[in-house]
Amino acid sequence: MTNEIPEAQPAEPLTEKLALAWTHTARFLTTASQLIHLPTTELPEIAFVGRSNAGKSTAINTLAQQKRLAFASKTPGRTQHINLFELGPKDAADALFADLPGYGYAAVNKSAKLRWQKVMADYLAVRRSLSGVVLMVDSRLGLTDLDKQLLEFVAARVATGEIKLLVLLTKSDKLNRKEADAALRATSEFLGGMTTENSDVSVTLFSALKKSGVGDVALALREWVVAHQVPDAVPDSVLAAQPPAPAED
Ligand SMILES: Nc1nc2c(ncn2[C@@H]2O[C@H](COP(=O)(O)OP(=O)(O)OP(=O)(O)O)[C@@H](O)[C@H]2O)c(=O)[nH]1
Ligand SMILES: [Mg+2]
Repeated sequence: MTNEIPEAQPAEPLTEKLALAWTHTARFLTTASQLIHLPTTELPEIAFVGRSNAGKSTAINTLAQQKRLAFASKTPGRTQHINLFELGPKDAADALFADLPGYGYAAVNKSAKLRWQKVMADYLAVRRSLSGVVLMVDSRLGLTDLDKQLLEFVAARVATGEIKLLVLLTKSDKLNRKEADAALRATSEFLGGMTTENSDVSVTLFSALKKSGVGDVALALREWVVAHQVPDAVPDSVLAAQPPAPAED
């Protein structure tokens, strides 16, 4: 007779419902106008990037099913800092969302524009914990030159799979079926050039207004986080953050 080793219970299958329950846990962590003020973290971070007014803050609110988590506004250029949101159980956060300042808004004065574009470029270049990029693109405009520049910037790390990429064609409620198909096709064609056997690159239509694509996106982001490699050693910063043992009476 052989000794039977009990099989590990398979993890609960990931469903849209679970993924949305996870995105719903998003809460404000901190805001920073400069990279050096961002906390260092071992948690996988997912950055929401895109042109000003593309719908980044609205997408974060919609995913989180919260009205005013990230500041959305009719005034382009509203988000001027990097805002971090924490997700997962309160005592065991497992990921961060970063809402980044939008780029390409013409009416912002030139020095401010350059400053914010630099914040974003630096963020993408140096943020070690960056594990995913959600690029929001107004579905009526498609990928603009600035979006393509941003993609070029992260292309090498997207090719290796180090950074995962999801393009959201936002405000899809403004398109009819034929226009939506054309927008999807054009974007997929461009992204095809960035896809390798190791990459995780996708594109989907998204409407915060109609709440379409929300479950799919939550699921994709949750999958990124679950797949994210757990570092071998417990980092010192985590050990240092352990609360002291309660004093005995
Ligand atoms: N019709 C429609 N409008 C949307 C949708 N998502 C966002 N908007 C509108 O687009 C405008 C800009 O949205 P924001 O979420 O503030 O855009 P942002 O990308 O965060 O902008 P910045 O912070 O300036 O970079 C707001 O007026 C939103 O109401 C959508 O799915 N459908
Ligand atoms: Mg914003």
